[in-house]
Amino acid sequence: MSLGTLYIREGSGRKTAPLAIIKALNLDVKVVTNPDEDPEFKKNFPLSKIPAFVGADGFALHELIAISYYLAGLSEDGSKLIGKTLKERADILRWISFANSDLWGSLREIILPLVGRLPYTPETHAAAIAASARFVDYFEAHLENKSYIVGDHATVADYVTVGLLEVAFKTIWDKEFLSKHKGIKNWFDTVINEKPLSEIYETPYKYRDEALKYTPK
Ligand SMILES: N[C@@H](CCC(=O)N[C@@H](CS)C(=O)NCC(=O)O)C(=O)O
Repeated sequence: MSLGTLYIREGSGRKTAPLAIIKALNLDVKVVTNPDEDPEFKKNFPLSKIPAFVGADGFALHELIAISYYLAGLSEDGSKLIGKTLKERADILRWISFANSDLWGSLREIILPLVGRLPYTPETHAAAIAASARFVDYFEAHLENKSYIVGDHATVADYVTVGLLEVAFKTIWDKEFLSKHKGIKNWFDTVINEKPLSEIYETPYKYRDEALKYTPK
């Protein structure tokens, strides 16, 4: 019997972790990729944000982190993805929260103006790059000599972070950036080329030669 319905939108970096958990744990969850046409989505989620999840019992949840932990908890094997000990669970949660707030929050200020979703000026663009460097450099330092964010295998921390950072890889992180951020590049290569992420993205991943440039409309 289906455990429930996951609502996502294809272009979103926040679709990745719930999808990866469903695949990794072989959960019987229906996935809806056009939520705006679904009356159940509109009824349960007035904010209209994804990801969103409704269980077979009617339990309705939004927020990427909450959904990820709930889905992982639906299987006994889920602890390998969200941590077995209290310290592991806290560490994984720390990196998920960092990626979903500081890291992505700073990167979106660079990316959204370039794709026409926020106003662009050269000054705000330069300031956004400088502000994000603090978080990107911190993440890069963490990944030095590591294949995974926490421990020796992929966890929800990797799934959430790959989903969000893939948006940077497909827009602003070009080969020059990658040559200066080898920890991030090696980690991303490792995780995205493994199942289940290799089933969600086209792999081997094609990196951009050059970052997207602002073109006035
Ligand atoms: N705090 C929420 C943010 C969710 C969110 O902003 N989702 C975006 C896609 S990544 C969305 O649905 N945006 C559509 C909108 O704001 O109307 C979470 O972490 O899940």
